[in-house]
Amino acid sequence: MNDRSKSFSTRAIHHGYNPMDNEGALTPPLHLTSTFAFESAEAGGEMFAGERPGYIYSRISNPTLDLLERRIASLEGAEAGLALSSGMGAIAAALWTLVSPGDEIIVDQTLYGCTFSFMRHGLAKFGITISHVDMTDPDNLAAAMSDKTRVVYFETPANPNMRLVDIEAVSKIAHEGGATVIVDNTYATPYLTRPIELGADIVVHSATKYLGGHGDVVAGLLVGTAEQVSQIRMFGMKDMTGAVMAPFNAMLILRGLKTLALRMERHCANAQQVAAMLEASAAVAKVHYPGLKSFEQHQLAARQMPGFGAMIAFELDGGMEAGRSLMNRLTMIFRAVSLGDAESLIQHPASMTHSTYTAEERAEHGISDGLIRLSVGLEDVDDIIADLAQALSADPVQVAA
Ligand code: 7XF
Repeated sequence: MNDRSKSFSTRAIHHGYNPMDNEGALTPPLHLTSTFAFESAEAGGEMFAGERPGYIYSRISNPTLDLLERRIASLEGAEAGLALSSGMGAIAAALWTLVSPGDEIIVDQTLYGCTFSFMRHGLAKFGITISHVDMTDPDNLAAAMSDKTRVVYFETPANPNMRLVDIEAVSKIAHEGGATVIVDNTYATPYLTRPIELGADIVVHSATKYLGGHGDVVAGLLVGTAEQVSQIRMFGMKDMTGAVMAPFNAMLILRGLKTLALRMERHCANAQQVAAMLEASAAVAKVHYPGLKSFEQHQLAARQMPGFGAMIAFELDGGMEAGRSLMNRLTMIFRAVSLGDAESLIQHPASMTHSTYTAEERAEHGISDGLIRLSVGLEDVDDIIADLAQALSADPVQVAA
């Protein structure tokens, strides 16, 4: 079934696969093969020359990955998709394809720690300028664009502090300056935000998170136009990084996508209640959650995200010490990085996911040392709230506060 007019969940379950093409098998076959036999020497040569369609080698393409690529493209409203070994693989393959020495990438103030490091310590080593701009005000981008700006890159909501970027406004400004817009849509997922429909060019994902949804696979996805995706496949992925997804991992992501809408509904409902509970707690100084009326960019969130996601950042009155103490008192919520799993996960960005920034860089980029990040899972919300409540009311937090 390839009908884009079908609704989101129907496409997440059916798009691109007909069991009748595979002996009636309900579940698509796993093509566990590294290479593909050619019908003749001539046919193989023609495939390498791009004159004949077909599979050559699984670092380029594979039928199981193909299905996942078509499915994510459909869900994101894009022409084509690409499956990669990790979110970092997707980001690296896209940028290695798009930029050359002398080019500039303008990025938002806050990025996931390894994306920041890849830009600041990786791409910068090869003569690419990385400029940070506060994109919460799109006018800042307009002022910063130059004739060297090749890519405009941001996360919305941003990891870990939940800043939002107006995709439509920023994409318009970037395009006026001739730049390609890349959005990391890991936090929102295509169920809540579809950046391509708002004007972005390329979307990258850590599929490790909500798209997989079960904490059992590291994977990346990317969508864009057929031409962009083909260039990233044949250069950034095949030659520059080799960051191809394993076929078995594609099966796990295909399975996860089938329940994405259901899971996101429950994630969002749970997070809204948890955010309200945190905001009402005397020990909590500030809660950053787009669904709260007190959230600075709540209006933009309501316009851009039909659900507010399940990532919450918050700060306690007692700062980092109180935060660590809270984390250590939790009995059900796991202390772990990653996000988007069935299990609620809590972590401390300054010492964990964002420890690739120096203390000065974190201060400059809006990542406070006291910030705690919670990925609200799919457990019964009363149990999540009860665990947080007992940890927040415990003596050390109050003493620290
Ligand atoms: O290469 P990965 O699949 O781990 O994805 C990298 C990545 C890219 N974009 C965003 C917004 C991400 O959050 C990530 C991975 N973040 C995890 C986290 O923040 O917990 C990684 C654990 S250190």
